Amino acid sequence: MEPIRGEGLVIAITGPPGVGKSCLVDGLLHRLAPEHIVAVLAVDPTSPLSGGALLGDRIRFSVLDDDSKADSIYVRSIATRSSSGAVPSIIQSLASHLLGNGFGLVIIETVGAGQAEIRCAAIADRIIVVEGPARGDGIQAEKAGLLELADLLIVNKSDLPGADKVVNDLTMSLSITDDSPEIIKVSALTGDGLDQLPAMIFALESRVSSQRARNRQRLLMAHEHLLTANPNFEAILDRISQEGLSLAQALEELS
Ligand SMILES: Nc1nc2c(ncn2[C@@H]2O[C@H](COP(=O)(O)OP(=O)(O)O)[C@@H](O)[C@H]2O)c(=O)[nH]1
Ligand SMILES: [Mg+2]
Repeated sequence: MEPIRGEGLVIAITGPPGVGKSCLVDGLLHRLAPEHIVAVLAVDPTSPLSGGALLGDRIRFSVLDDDSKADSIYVRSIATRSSSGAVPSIIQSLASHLLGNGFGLVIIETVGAGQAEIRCAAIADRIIVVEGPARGDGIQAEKAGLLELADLLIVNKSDLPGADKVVNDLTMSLSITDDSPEIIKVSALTGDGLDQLPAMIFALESRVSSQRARNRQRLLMAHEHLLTANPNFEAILDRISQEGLSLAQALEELS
């Protein structure tokens, strides 16, 4: 299921909720359009209980109010449900389709929490992890296991006290090897540090260890797809429940 891809780059912007990913994407779009044709796929974890967006604050990208830029930007929000194993492959197909149709850059914005969201990020060629001064203490991205996926770390909200501490904490957590990602400090609110971002993104190298972490996610995703795409999947599931078919036997029949 490797779809045709055009020239172009897919990047994921991920990180804990509320760190300012959407505001950062907005700031980026202001600096990319109209020279670049950009698509944003915003993966929106929705609560099955409320039926609405979990984070509530679905952002209106201010860049879309600028007629000179809006025409070269496509934004689509994709809701994930708790059991949405299919979402990453839907996003992958969508991203390939966009790249094949003239988009030079596809940005996947995803909250770095939950397996489906991390797999959405793993689709990208490069992953940018966003952190910020947190209300609680500690590095949220580290807790979510996101650091190993990062090709670039952005500490947002540099206008707030505490941003420097986050930079220091991140520097400490990353093993000091040649392979650790660069850390930059920006403010999506004031625009501080944002002008350098477009060039950085297009020149961003993949790290050896982030590539491996991405490939691990992709392999797991492909394996799961192999099982669930089997036409006998549901029937075998029934046999596990009703006839006591063992998991090992089920796996054998599915593969
Ligand atoms: N002080 C400050 N607030 C920011 C900055 N960037 C975003 N915010 C605020 O942080 C909140 C969450 O931003 P949002 O982009 O929706 O975060 P997301 O959940 O990561 O997409 C909003 O209230 C923003 O106004 C920043 O650089 N500085
Ligand atoms: Mg957001």
